[in-house]
Amino acid sequence: MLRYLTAGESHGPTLTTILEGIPADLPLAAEEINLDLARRQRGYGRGGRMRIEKDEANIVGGVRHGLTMGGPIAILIANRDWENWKLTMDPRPGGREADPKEPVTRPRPGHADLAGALKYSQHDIRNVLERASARETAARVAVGAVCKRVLREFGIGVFSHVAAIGGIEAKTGDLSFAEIRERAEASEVRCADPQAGEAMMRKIDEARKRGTSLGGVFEVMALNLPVGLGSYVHWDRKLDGRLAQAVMSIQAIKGVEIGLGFEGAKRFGVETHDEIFYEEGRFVRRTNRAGGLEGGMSNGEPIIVRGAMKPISTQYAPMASVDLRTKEPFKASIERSDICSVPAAGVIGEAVVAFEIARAFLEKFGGDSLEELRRNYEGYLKSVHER
Ligand code: EPS
Repeated sequence: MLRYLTAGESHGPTLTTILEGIPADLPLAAEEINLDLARRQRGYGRGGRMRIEKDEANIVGGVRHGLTMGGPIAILIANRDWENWKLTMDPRPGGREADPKEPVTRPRPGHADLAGALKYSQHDIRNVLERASARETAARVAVGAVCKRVLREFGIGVFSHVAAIGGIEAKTGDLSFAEIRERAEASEVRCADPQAGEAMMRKIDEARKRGTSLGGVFEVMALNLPVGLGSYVHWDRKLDGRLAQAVMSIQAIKGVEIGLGFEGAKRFGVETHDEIFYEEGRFVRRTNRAGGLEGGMSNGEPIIVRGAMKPISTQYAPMASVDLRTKEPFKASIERSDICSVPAAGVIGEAVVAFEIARAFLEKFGGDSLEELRRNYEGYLKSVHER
């Protein structure tokens, strides 16, 4: 079973990740993980923190001479900002007196601050916001990069692009997957429609001027999947449900769609389902409105998942809140924030989707080594093609 844990705070020394269940003999290099970490850090609309951080994976377990050994893979990502927060985030007892920062008592609307402080009975909201921060997503991107490496062995690719920012929508209907991927990678907002991308950047400029933030929609695509990942037999084995949970768990995500998603709810059934044909010895579809998922299983078509991100809660424009200690009203605002991180969220979306697909893949095909996994996979493909 593939699983992972992350630990660490936004301004603590490191983010720590353990990924367990990756088969032995997978080629793996930190440089490859670093490419995705860098992609997550880019994007028009990011704030000052990204000029401080330069995320790099330090593999400290599970890999020898560039190959996995079958044991848990441990990855550390250092927080460079830790240098500036050593006293505030000191794990040793007795550090409170030396902490130059006052406790945070003012919960910011839209963050985990208020519910977290009440739930964990904390008087300093820093104990909540440090872990709730989207900084944690760097660790998830590292996990996703390893999972993509597994999937790549089987020709499965996972990528993403920005479909909308602040209501400006990209037109990508006429583009091939390769064009979408290539153009998104070349765009500062990871948008495959250059005209829409320009308009998105101007809208981000406007939000910056107004001291507020912007959300949007990213789309993740997974190509070349076998039929039958996930299962219809039980709710928690349904791959669509697992993908939705994974994408929804990304900080600031408020909606997930698969295939036509909410659009399908407006149509007649005949305009919504994908007819089945048999051509050259294979079952094929001419449409992919289901987004590659039927009955909680992959159907062999590309998996298409969208995530809707709300505008980042941290913003310069003040919003009403109440001090936790004094109960006095105040206007919440901050010194440093991203304006828009939808481009980064797309990269994180890829990572969590890659993890769920890799997990379903390993469930179906098992294998303690890459060779065994390949044997099982090829045997299954053969039996499907012989039908
Ligand atoms: C975040 C607040 C900002 C972002 C951070 C997420 O950090 P800071 O409070 O240090 O300015 O930069 O994102 C990252 C550090 C990152 O790596 O994505 C938040 O409150 O969620």
